[in-house]
Amino acid sequence: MNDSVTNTKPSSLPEGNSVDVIKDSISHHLKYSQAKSPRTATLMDHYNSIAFAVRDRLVEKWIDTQNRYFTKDPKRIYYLSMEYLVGRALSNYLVNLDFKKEVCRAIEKLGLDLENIEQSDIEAGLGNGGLGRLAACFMDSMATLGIPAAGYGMRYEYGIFYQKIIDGFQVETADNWLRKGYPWELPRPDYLYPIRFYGRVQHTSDKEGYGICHWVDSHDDVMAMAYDVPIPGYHNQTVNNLRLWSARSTREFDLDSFNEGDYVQAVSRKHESETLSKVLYPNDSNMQGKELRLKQEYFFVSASLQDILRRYKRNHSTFESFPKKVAIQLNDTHPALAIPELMRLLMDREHRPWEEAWEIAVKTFAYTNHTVLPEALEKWSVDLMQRVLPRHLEIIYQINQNFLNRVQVQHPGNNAMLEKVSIVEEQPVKSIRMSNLAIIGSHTVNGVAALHSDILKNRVFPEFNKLFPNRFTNITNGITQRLWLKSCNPALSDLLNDTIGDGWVTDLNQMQKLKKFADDEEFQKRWRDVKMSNKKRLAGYIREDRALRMEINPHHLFDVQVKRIHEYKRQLLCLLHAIVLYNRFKENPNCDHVPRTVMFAGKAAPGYDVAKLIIKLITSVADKVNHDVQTADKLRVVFIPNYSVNKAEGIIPGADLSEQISTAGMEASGTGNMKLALNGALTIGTLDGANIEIKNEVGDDNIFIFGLTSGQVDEVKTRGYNPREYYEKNHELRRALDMVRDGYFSPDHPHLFQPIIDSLLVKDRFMVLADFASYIEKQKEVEALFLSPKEWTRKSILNAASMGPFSSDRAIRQYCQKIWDVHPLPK
Ligand code: 26W
Repeated sequence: MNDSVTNTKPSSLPEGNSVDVIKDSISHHLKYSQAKSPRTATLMDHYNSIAFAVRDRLVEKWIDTQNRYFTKDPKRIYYLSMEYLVGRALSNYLVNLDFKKEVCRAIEKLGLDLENIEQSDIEAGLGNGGLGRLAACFMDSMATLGIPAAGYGMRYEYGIFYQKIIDGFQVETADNWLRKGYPWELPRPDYLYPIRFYGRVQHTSDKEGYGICHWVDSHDDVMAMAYDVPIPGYHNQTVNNLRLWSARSTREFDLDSFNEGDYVQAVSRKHESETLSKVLYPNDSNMQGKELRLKQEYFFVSASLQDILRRYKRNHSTFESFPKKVAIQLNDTHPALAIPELMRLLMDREHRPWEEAWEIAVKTFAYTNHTVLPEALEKWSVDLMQRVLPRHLEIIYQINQNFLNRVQVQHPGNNAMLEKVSIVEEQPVKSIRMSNLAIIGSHTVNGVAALHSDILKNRVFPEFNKLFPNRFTNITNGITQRLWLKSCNPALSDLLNDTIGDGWVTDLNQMQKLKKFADDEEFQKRWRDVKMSNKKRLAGYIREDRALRMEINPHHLFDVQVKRIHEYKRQLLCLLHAIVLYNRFKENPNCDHVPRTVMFAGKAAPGYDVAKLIIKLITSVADKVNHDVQTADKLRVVFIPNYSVNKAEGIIPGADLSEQISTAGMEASGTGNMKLALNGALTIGTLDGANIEIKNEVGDDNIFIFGLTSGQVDEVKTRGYNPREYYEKNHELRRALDMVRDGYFSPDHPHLFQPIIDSLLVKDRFMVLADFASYIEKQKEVEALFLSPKEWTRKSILNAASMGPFSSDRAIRQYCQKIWDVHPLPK
């Protein structure tokens, strides 16, 4: 391009970050991007204009960052995740940009209501839960640390479903988040890759006799088109890229195929192929072998790898230095097909020999495991894989063969080991085990909390740990304090800035400095005032929520369990405690129990019947308890519908007590536990996931730990777990369960909750009743402490002060050092 053109800034496009310039920029976009006048503009028009004005201010740094990566050519990390739960866009961008105040002033000066604008903010719910939110926190930390990184993901047209509560039941409705357009993304029709499916493999050889493979007769091919979302670091010059893939029909690019006579059918088939990126699968703990999901996974992986190879080849003519320039992190096994896909691209397209391709693959990939629940581990039937991805199945078989040959040499005659480590499972259905593929094809495998990584090594994959003693490692999860403190809790942020300065925003260890104020009466009072203001804010949301319209008392103990609904997370344990409290209050109206509001929020997978029934039980108990005049001022139960990143930002700062009560050994890490503690909630929890590390940081005296350890859970299981025993022995437990069983909370359907009773009383894998007594006892300690505000506040301060190690900045630094060998490239 001609220099004089690039240097001439059209006077109509104002640049700079002063209030007036931003204001002009917003007006400019209202006119030229929205074609609206202030008179005709809707709220969404204003939102879009603000978005464009903010985006303009990112563009320069964005281009600059990408140019720097191109010219300096550092090693880059590519984060491959099928899910990103980034949360609300505008609010998110404003935290990290150092001109938030100016934007807010400009909005005011235009006579717009900031609150209304904030309410129009769009939340991209492109994930289910922990794994997707972790990916978003990691993107924030990588940009903030100046790491040459890019995320790859899927641009689902429908993100995680919108949860309505109708008659107490979860009802799913579609989350059409793109309906009004998403001004933060840039379509990149020039980054377009063909993705093939089905067909068969033809083997031939070239002139020199080298074998060549052709994937022929593929059909239902689609194109992957890129959409880019900028990811700015906090107050720095880095803007990384999140590239999301969307399916486009090949027909659009192949005009000939429209000449086949039936034009209408041709167009409608075009439509069909675009269903590939339509919807996010709403499961996060149950693998279903759906063909469309397999195709999504391959679509995602193939587009990302073609893109990564294209970029690498701009700077390099051989593949020798590929692993020195490229690290790829697999966020669970969902993108594990990247391993055979890289092999295929290197061999079939780039004509590299198997050995070279394999060495490159293993040096490039690393795999993070996020769950040990057997039903969540991905397996694909060989039949399906053979049909959809014939060439990949062939490559996987070859990987497996080579690997098993080596194992046989190392451990001759050990058939039990062979059976465990084989990528191919023979029974009951011949299948491909994606975790085995990911472990064999990666140089490093990590768990997400110390206990989880131990369980991976010793219980889930002991044979692999023996074969690859240095492959397994731990990197405990983390959260970004920019969102989970600075942005969601402005009152606490201000108090911190006043007391210890604002260094904690980029160095969470500085929270330590709070420790010396833990007993300071003046500071304690301010801390309590902050918590009270957040509880009032939360009470306000619950009052205003159209589905709730409920008045809650901010002086209650706010007892909070927010996360996906799953039996292993044991929402039932928390609910049984609420029923026990209810009975105690009823029996003894004058007892001096601490008044509480127990709050739940979370989505259940649409096909997970027991989880959905748990929601109905929570809402039924809420209905009964909240309408009982005898107890209404002492106990409230609330189910907050449609839990999302945005809801979490409203709830977490207002929590007093954080419920982290999964069966020990089952929650890989948890990250809500960190968010709540960072906002001054005390934890009641089991020795599971990152709770253990949280306990080690805050000290035994500042956390409420109860229940069996994961070792004890295993012992009880081997001995034989008999839930009836606990039921017979414990009077309060029996009473609570009998009420549920006999229809006390569902008088119109007395047997409605029988499946829940059965799940608890007949061989419950999650051993809810085994931990009941110890949980109820711990809750008594919670109450006693809550009656001493000074003691409670002290512990609350010490909790927040000890969260330094749980920043995602720490996690990302460890990934860089231990796994990626990638270094910051700041400007
Ligand atoms: C294939 C179906 C499916 C989809 C998603 C199975 C499993 C998943 C995810 C791995 C589930 C998930 O989100 N796991 C959570 O990951 C968090 C981040 O590491 C952890 O903090 C949670 O403990 C873990 O449950």
